[in-house]
Amino acid sequence: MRSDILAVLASSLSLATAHTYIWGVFVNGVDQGTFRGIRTPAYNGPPPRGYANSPVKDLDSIDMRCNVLGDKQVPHTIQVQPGDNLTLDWHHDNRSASDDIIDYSHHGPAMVYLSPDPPADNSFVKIWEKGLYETSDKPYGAGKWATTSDIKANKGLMHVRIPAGLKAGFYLLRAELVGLHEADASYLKNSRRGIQFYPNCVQLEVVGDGEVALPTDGVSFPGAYKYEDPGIVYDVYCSTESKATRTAPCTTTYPIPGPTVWSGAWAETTAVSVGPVLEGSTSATRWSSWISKSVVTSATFVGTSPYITATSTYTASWSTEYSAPAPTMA
Ligand SMILES: [Cu+2]
Repeated sequence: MRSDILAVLASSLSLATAHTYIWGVFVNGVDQGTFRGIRTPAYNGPPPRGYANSPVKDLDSIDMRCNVLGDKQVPHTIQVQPGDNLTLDWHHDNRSASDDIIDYSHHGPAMVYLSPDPPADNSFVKIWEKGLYETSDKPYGAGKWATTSDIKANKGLMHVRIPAGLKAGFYLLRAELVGLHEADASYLKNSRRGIQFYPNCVQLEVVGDGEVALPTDGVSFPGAYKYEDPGIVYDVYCSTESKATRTAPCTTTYPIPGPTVWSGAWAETTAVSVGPVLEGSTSATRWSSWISKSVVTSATFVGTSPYITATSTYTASWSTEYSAPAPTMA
């Protein structure tokens, strides 16, 4: 086979492999329903292959904001109050205890941002982050990371708290996992490698009489991360012993990309125990539109598949006005 066809096939195969994304949100330990309120990324056609999360690697792509189809509202918004504990339930293939959550190789930090919905310039404020929290004592060891050690070990659960006194209104919670396993090269120089972002957004309505507004000097997506920022090109398999032979930055501390965590966010996030996954909610409204080619991925499926029959190009169009979605369930 010609090498260009092989390359396309290879990228299609990696696209078809699902990556972790948010399947549910618990509010104070209570499940809000599978996929409800979540702008689930969709790449690979209608269900069962509709939902997928391929990495966003182009830092200037609109998909950095809320992933592919992140501009599309979903027909439910999760109501929360300031101080509520949110637990995001990340899964790879299914929402069950046996799911592997994330591939063991995808070491990296995890972050959560909050923005009014719809987002504006510099409206995303970081409210939580975790990166490398234990270095490896072995040569070329990756150490312990938020993605592969913490969240994976905790069955996909990522805890974050709604800031105290936060003003009522509609918000987008932007959570992301970051894979550094190919971040030793810059995507700018080698588009087959580079840091991998897995952003996923949740629609929130904050209720109550809080008076704290989010600061307006946050960051924008795209725009928050630059190729030259610390932590974007980084050798995750480094150790003090291997430093001499590696070219990418190799340090025993990892500089998490983006701004510092907002002072109005909770300094500590305690793990809340979560209740059962809501029964009867696993067939939430799914996307009827689909794409196999987005603004970020240039891969086009050329093989045969029962799920992918054509190529479609999708361009995000973000509204500047929030229209409250009609709830689908009482
Ligand atoms: Cu991957």
